[in-house]
Amino acid sequence: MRQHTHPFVPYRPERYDEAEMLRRGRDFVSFVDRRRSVRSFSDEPVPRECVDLAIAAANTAPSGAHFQPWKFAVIGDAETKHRIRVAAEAEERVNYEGGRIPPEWRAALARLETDSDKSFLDVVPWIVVCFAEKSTAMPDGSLRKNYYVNESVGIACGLFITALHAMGLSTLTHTPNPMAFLTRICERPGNERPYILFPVGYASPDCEVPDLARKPLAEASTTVPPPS
Ligand code: IYR
Repeated sequence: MRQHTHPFVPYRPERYDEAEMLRRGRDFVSFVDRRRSVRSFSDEPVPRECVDLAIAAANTAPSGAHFQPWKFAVIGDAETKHRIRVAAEAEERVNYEGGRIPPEWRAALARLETDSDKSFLDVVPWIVVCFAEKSTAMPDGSLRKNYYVNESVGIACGLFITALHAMGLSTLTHTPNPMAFLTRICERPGNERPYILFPVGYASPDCEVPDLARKPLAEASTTVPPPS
């Protein structure tokens, strides 16, 4: 056994026979394939513990140097949610009506039928804003530089989204750019950058989503030939 300079512990992940591996893999794909981004939410309350569980799932993400450079800010009061809606819609009006989104981008968004109306931000029981920490304030007051921040926080957000789906909840990866207003409203320090805003709740009973297909595996993957 290799000698360590730091503490290590045994790790023995579950193993399955081949049929069970495939069954579990197919079940998982079927489960994540049923997830859709939602823009039409119910105002039905959701227990805070569900939000905390999704954040706990996000917090298991791998990260550069295990520095875990994320912070999930949870908003549940109507006044703060409304302030976020007003600020987000102000930015989105510049994006959509002010031409900040160039025509090519607008064309790409057409089939999603998105616009500057972000009223769902008032409707949802929770808004969670994920902040990325380019550095982290240490207990001694120093600032520690973080590594692979985008990769780490992106993976954490993927787990967050998937955990919500596992609980029957819906969300949207919303980026009402520029998002600096979220730093102010959430009262976060300057070392944290707003990364993604997640409205969290139940999909509304009459929710509709764009009829989109996922690209086939043959387009999502390729096999690299061995060297000839
Ligand atoms: N942030 C805008 C525009 C937008 C951009 C992309 I890329 C989308 O996939 C969806 C929307 C908005 O939220 O409306």
